[in-house]
Amino acid sequence: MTTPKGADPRRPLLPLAGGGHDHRSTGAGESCCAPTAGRPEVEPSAATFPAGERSTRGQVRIPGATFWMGDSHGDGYAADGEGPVHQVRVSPYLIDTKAVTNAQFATFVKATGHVTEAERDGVSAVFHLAVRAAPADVLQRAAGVPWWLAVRGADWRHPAGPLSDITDLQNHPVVHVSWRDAQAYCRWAGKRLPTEAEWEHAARGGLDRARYPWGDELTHHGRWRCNIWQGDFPRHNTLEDGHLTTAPATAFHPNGYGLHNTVGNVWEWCQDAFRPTEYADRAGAEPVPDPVAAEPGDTPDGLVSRVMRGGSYLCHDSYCNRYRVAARSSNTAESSSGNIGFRCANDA
Ligand SMILES: [Ca+2]
Ligand SMILES: [Ca+2]
Ligand SMILES: [Cu+2]
Repeated sequence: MTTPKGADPRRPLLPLAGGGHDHRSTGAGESCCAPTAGRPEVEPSAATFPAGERSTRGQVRIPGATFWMGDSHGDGYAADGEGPVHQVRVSPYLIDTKAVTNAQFATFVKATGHVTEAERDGVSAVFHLAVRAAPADVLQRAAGVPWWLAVRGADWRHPAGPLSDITDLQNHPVVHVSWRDAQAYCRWAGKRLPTEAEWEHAARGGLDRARYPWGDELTHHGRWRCNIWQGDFPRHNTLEDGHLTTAPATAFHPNGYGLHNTVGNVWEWCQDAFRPTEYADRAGAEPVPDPVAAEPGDTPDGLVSRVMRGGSYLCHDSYCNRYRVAARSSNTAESSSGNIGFRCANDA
């Protein structure tokens, strides 16, 4: 039996649950999105390294604009709070054209010695068809979402479990990173996470109220434009888009602002706290300037659910159509799984 470094085999595992909020109660289909780790309260990794100098490497400048934020097609799940569609004003900002890759994350870890929450916990969630682990390291199925397995030794270096590695995945998005791990990376990189409004505006690529970053049609002459699920979820993936799990961060054509894979591939952490009522509360006659939802006295304490955007390689219309540009989801700040990553932003 392999016991990965950092894993305490005696430590009782708290259950994984299906997502930061319960979609099932809405009858909106089971959440394929991402399981929530029932991690014990741990000391947030105090940043022991100095903040990096501001960097705009790999980022594109997005001009300030007013745009319609939210679902204007009636596609969303009510419980997610994708509506009402409302006008938002964003100041100019910068955003990465792609998700942070394994190669980039490795550079960060080498420079700082950062240990991710999944590594400290010794376990993270892997999609059942992807698992590369000895049977003894497959610990449990997530409650309500049995296609998620808690795998001992799954972490960013071993995205499918201890018998996997990232040798051939250098340009794939890093996964098994929590919101707090993403914060640590941003601090080192001289960047920050995008706000939810910045993320959506950038993902829209200059299109007004479209369903996807490229328009309203999911496929183009039968060709897939993003990495989601084809076939029967969660058992049989026909791989029409070429990828069961992650695709390279620059796979598929970029949107009008040069951003790759905003929808599909991996969920992307945003700065904001998640509130289903956020849009309803702030929508009004005037465009909302630079909104960001945060709890009062907010600290990275793991109790606040954080926004994730864009959906992942597991999204499929039959279960979870959150590969739309307006779709929202969330997870707790300490959660990690094989389909959650992030990209960085910056003030202009
Ligand atoms: Ca796929
Ligand atoms: Ca994405
Ligand atoms: Cu999904």
